[in-house]
Amino acid sequence: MLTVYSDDHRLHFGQSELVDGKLQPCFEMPSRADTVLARVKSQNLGEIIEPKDFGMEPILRAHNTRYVEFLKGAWARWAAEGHTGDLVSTTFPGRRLLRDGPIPTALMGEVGHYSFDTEAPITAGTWQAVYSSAQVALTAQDHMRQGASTAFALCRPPGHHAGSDFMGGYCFLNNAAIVSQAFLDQGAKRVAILDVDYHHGNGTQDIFYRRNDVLFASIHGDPLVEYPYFLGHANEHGEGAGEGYNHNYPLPHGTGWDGWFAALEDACRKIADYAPDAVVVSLGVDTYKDDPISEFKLDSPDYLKMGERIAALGIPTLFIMEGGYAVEAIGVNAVNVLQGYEGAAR
Ligand code: Q9C
Ligand code: ZN
Repeated sequence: MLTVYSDDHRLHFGQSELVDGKLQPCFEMPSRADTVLARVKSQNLGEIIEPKDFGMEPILRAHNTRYVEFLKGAWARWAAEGHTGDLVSTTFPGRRLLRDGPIPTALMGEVGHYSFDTEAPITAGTWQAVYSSAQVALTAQDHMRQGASTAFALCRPPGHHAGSDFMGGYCFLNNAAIVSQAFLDQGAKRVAILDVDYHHGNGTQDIFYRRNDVLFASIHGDPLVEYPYFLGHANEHGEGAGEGYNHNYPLPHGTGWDGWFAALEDACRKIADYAPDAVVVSLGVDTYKDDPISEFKLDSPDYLKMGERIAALGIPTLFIMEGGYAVEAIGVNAVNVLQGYEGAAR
């Protein structure tokens, strides 16, 4: 299996994250990608290539232009004001504040307008890193356009919490949404996104909620007790033309392989019924038992079985790296999914 990777991910390195009222090092750190890349190499998964540059157009097919321009220019504006620390939102349009009102001209207001939490810090290199992360995904997608049945986009930063015009949860551009739209723009009739990250893929759901050309299925911690808290319930089935094309599997804290696999089985049956031209997997491995911010109990061998079940769909599958914060284990776990897939697909 081809892996696409760029060192540019290092340019995004948030200084801190608020945990129990104290600033701690960000869980989403550069060493995450290093661990996954090292495992890809040590297991001889296949060729590793740098991304090509597909430009802004495929990004703007999934994201609001003004939001993307904000992301691109925010650091230069922040630095010009004399700031040296990360640009992080602390004020948000909660209920009965103007969520879609005039966009504040002050940066602290504008970043609040475009964020839903404090966990997507904008640093000096964030734009280059998220742009390259999207190009990593697009390059893997292009490999499949040329006929490959699978590919692995080793994206960092991750993307599934980012909506068309908002960031949060370590995410800025939604890599899975961008490549799904690219498949459609190249002639695919239907694409299914299977989101196996521990957290609900609220951004991806948001982007495709009113559409029937992308089916979204997400298996995640129940939002009643887990981040992102305000989306991801089982009764969210889509709206308008998208009614019936969104499937959420919220599961309780403590869920292990058996409970998780039952949800995967149901999701895979829905995907098979949909008969998509391609499957995009939002591959988070924060379902791992020792993940520092998560409460599922999957163990490393379970990821092989996850890959095998996905392969049994028999549909071209693009894997997009999302979360996973047990830094030492995520290489084994992510690559286990890919090797489980390859073993069963061959
Ligand atoms: N401060 C992804 O897995 N909340 N994002 C963490 C600790 C944010 C996870 C709570 C979790 C975001 C891509
Ligand atoms: Zn996650």
